[in-house]
Amino acid sequence: MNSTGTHTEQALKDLFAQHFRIGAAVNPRTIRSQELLLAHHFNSITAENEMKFVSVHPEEGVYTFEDADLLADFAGRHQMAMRGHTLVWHNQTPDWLFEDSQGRPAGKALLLERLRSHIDTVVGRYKGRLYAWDVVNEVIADEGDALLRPSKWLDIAGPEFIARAFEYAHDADPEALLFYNDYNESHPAKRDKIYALVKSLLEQGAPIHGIGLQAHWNLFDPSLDDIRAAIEKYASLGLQLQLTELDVSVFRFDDRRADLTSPEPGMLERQAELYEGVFGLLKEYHDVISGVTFWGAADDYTWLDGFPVRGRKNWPMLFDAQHRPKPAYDRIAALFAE
Ligand code: HAH
Repeated sequence: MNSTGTHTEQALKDLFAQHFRIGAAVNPRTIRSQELLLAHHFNSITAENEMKFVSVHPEEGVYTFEDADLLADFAGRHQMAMRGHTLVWHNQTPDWLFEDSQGRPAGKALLLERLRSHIDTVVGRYKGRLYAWDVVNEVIADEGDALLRPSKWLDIAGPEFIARAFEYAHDADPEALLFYNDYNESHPAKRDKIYALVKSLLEQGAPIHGIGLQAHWNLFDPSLDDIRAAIEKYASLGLQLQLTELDVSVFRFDDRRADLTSPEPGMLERQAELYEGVFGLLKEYHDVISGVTFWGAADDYTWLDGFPVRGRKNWPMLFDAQHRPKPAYDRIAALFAE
C-alpha cells in the first residue's frame, strides 16, 4: 500500500489463482472501512454474523435480510464468490425455534419442519449467488467420549437433524457445495470424531461435499504436523476441504493477559513463520483444498479483540491496522511467487 491508500503489493488472489479461492469474513462496517483492501486481495467473502439464524430469522415468520443482502450485493459488485455461514448451530439461534406456541419445548416434527422451512427460504434466496454453505457448524463435542455436543437440536430431534439439514439445503439449491464446519479440527481426538461424523453422513447418503476447517489457530497450537494429519485424514473421505475462518492469534488459548497495546518483540516474526508453514501445506495439498477464508481481513477489526478475553487487542491477520502487509504477508507472497 502507498501513501494514497492504493495497494501496490501483489494481490493474494493472483498469487493463489492456480490453487484456491481466497476469502475474508466481512460485515456491514468492514465492507466500507476495508473496501480497498478487500477489493485488491480477495475473491471470496463470508458474512461474519449476518446470515446466522438469529440474524435472518429472529422471530417465527419474520425474516430480516437487509444486512445479508448488503453483503451479497458487495460480493456481486466486486465479482467475488460468497460462502454462506451458517444454517444449523447451537449459538446465535433464537429461542422461539425450540418452543411451541405455548412456550413448551417443541417436538421433533415441529423443529424439523421449521428447519426445512428456514433452509428453504434462506438458501433459496441466495441460490446462484452463494456457491457454498456451512450447513452444520460445530456439532462435535470438544472433550470426552461423546461424539455430539449437547444442544437443544440434539435434545429434541436426536442426531438426525444433521443429515436432514444437508438434505434440505441440497433440495433448496442442488448446485451449492455443502460443508460440515468445525474448530479444533486439527486436534487428533476431535479430528477423529469429525471424521467419524462425516463418514457416517456419507454412508447415509447425505449430500455433503466438503469439510470446513475453521482454523482458529495461534502461535503455539496446533502443530504443522497435526494440521497435515488432519488434512490427510479428512481428504481420505474423498471430499474437498476449505479453511473457512483462518486467523493466527498471538496468544496461547489460556493466556488471559490483557495489557499489551502492541505485539511483543518476536511475535510478528513467529506469526510469519507459522503462516509460511501453513501456506506451504496449503500449496502442497492444493488439489484437495478449494478455498481459504480468513475470519477478517486486517488487524483493525477481528473477533479476537473480544474472544476469549473481552477488549484485548489481538493481531491475527496478514495486514496491520493501517492495512499494510505484515511480515506474514511477505513470507506467503515469496512462497507463492516461486
Ligand atoms: C466460530 N466459532 C464461529 O464459527 C463463527 O461463526 C464466529 O463468528 C466465530 C468463531 C469458533 C469457536 C471457538 O474458536 C472456540 C469456542 C467456541 C467457538
